[in-house]
Amino acid sequence: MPNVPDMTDVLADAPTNWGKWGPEDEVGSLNYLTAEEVLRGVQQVRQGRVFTLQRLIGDPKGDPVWPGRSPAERTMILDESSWDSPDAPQFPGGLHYADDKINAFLQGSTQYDALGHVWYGGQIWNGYDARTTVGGLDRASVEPIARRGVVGRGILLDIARHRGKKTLDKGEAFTHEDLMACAEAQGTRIEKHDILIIRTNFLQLFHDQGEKFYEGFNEPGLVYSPELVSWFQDMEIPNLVTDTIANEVTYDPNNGTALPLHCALMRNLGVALTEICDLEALADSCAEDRQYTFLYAAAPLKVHRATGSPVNPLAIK
Ligand code: UVW
Repeated sequence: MPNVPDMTDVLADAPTNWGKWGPEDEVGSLNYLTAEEVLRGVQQVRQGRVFTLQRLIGDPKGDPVWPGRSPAERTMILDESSWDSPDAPQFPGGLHYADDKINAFLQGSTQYDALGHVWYGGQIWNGYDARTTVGGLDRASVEPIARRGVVGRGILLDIARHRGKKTLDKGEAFTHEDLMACAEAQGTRIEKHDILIIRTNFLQLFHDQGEKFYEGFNEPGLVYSPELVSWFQDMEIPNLVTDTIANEVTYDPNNGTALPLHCALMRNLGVALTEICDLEALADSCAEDRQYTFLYAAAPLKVHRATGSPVNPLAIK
């Protein structure tokens, strides 16, 4: 692409955690979430209130997806009308039941990305060859993340409220310094190993604008800088969770590359990415009771060799 530098050059001096957890590692910075971190998360539980952060799959108002992906399709296979036919299956005692199936992009709803989901320069997380993705991820698929689960102290960073906006705008950027300022304004502080949960409410525009939402598609979010990457590295952030489709400004306003933080944070540092969350009820509650930290617990589905999988994360206050 004219005038857009290669990711290999943009991230030539960027830090990596490759090898830090051994040559076979497939969960990266989730290794920071030790038993002590689980207990630090549990200490945030004061009210017994539970928030589920997944967006509805098959929402009658539509499912927002990355351009080129299509929303999940649910098909009814069996229902009461199936027994109108003389060929209907018969079960002793007159049992009837309903069955359905979905045809869905594994990245097409609230989801964990596998660490091998995105790469550049022929290598994925931990230096594995990108050819290990052919036909399914032999390395760094979502399976190891699903097997270990993700539990720790979560902190909501409500950037939209902090900026006094209903939703952030197309391409609106913020930095790690904005995250710290937001935390301070909320009366809290981002601590080492916190799971960052960032609210933009951008996907409200998907419902408000219809097809226009995809015109000049460029989501708001964190913007790449070497300082931001160093901050994630120093803070040993295990997991970045947002309510946008791809967790960062889609096209870097400084160099034009697409999704450089997927590369710098996920591929290089092993930070897990969780996307397309619904943070509205949690954010309203935090604004009301001023408790912005909570126990965060999530486990994506165990799908063999998958690039990601759906999840319904919990925030427990
Ligand atoms: C891409 O990687 C293109 O998108 P996401 O991480 O949102 O699935």
